[in-house]
Amino acid sequence: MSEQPIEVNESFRSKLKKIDARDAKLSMAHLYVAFIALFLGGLAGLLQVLVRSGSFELPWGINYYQVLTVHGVLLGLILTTFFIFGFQTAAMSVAVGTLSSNQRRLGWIGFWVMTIGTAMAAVMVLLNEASVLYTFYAPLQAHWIFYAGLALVVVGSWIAALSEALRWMKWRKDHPKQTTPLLGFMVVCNNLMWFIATIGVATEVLFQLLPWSLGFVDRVDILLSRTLFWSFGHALVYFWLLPAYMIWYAIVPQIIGGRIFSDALARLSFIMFVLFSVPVGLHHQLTEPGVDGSWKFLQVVLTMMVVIPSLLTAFSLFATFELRGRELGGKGIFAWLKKLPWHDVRFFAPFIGMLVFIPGGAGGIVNASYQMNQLIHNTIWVTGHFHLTVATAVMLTFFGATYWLVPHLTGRTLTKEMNKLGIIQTILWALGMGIMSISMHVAGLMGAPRRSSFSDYGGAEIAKTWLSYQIAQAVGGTLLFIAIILFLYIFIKLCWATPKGHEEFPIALVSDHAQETPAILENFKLWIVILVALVLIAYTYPIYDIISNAPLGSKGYKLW
Ligand code: HAS
Ligand code: CU
Repeated sequence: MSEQPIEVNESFRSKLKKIDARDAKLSMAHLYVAFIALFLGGLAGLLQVLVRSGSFELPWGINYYQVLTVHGVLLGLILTTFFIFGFQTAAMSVAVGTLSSNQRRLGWIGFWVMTIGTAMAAVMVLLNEASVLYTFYAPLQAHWIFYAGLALVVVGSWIAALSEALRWMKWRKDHPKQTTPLLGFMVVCNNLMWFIATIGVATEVLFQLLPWSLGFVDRVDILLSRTLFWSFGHALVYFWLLPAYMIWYAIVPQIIGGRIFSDALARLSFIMFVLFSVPVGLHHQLTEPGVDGSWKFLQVVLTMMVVIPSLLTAFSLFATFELRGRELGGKGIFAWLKKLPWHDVRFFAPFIGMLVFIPGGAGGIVNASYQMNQLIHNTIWVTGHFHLTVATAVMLTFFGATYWLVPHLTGRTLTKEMNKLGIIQTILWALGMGIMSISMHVAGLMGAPRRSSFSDYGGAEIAKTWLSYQIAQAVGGTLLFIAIILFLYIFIKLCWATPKGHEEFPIALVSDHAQETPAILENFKLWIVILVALVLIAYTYPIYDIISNAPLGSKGYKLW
């Protein structure tokens, strides 16, 4: 048992300093861009639910799919990526150590490359030259500057990840044979997974979409482009999720005054994400012809493997909460829950996120079940699924983290008033998203399609059954927009107005009862070999098959 004496934990704690001001600036720069994207993307979302309710028409010739592209790109790609690198920069700096000036310079280069890429893509969408949604499926064809912009966002993220990797390598050199601090280890895992996953989408953009949109080639292989996209697209959702898991595992226990249940279990779950996040993309293409069913089946099995680390996470977190609740004198099967700090938004927001992830994850398992996918694919059920997962579980966690991270970075305090507003914001978000996502799930089961601007389908009988759910979506969406405004108000206050002070960057200690962490978990060479092998097994033959039996390919379409 207890191989981790309390002194080690305490000396670790005393080493945790306030973040270096220069690293804080880099982190904040990311958060500014992230939350501008939140505002604009949220506004687009509000417009969409209003259009879909059938009671509103977009003015000035603005096109529904243009708005939907703004929404998906800004929230799904820009808000997430910028928040994640902002958070990870701060986490590395505090948990592993201040960045060297070269590492920080790389961080800034990454930031600017991503920002310039974002601006390029945004201009093209605003000019209505790229209304191709966030998945940019061919044969819909956008202006080449849109694809080049997104490629720069990816390249910028590689540079930012490199800066973090270099910081970690330096730590390893300075601390031979020691285990990397948990948060640092998690950042390295997330970046490694991200790097491997983005190779697929970079290949698609560089070798297919760019030459085609520039007019160098006439036609593009649709199935190949979608397969490359989804080899990235599923790992993308875990790239969003893992920073939330970092907060759940390593930070929330400290906020509640508890301990991390098991360091080894947390690391094991991250390694499982590294291994199984990439070779599963075909579960987004189960209804597509041209890929043999047995390969789809293999990837469905691997998808079920990647559910396991989430189940491990649920178990560990529940254990942390229960241990803390009982330590505070809580009794009964669930009565100890009352002892948790419900009035503290730094706990409340991520906890609601966790609760919502239970139905969100269960919906994911439905989606991944080969046969059931036939029922829900391309319906608005899927939209409901990802508004529970990324837009609630992940986003509420990011909001909850912003409430301590920003004052930590700006040298201010989270006042009682801001804490209270944060709790109201969380409740509004959960309520809005609950109403919207439940109606999306139900309407989806009744056949309502996703990615569609129509509400009544020319008076078709079946469409009438969806209408009331579309109105409910508008109600939910409106609540969400109010919650965004409230969040931005709190963010601005924490940046510039609340009293100066010191807000903790909370990093939890590991339970004294936890077993020692096995060294193998840190053996990234081994994990990379297994990861590459799994990707090759899952994708080599399907891609060979797609290429060798390729039809003529498609020319580009601009349907908007
Ligand atoms: Fe998904 C489609 C399958 C998780 C996001 N997903 C999407 C799309 C997005 C998305 C954006 O197989 C749409 C893409 C598009 O535009 O077409 N998804 C899964 C599976 C999981 C899953 C198996 N998805 C996520 C996460 C996302 C996300 C996470 C974002 C962050 N998804 C699919 C499939 C499709 C899909 C198909 C394609 C559908 C189609 O046909 O188009 C799993 O990872 C889920 C595992 C999670 C769990 C939950 C564990 C619960 C936890 C909370 C614990 C709570 C505590 C509190 C401790 C098993 C960890 C307890 C306290 C108490 C008091 C109770
Ligand atoms: Cu997926």
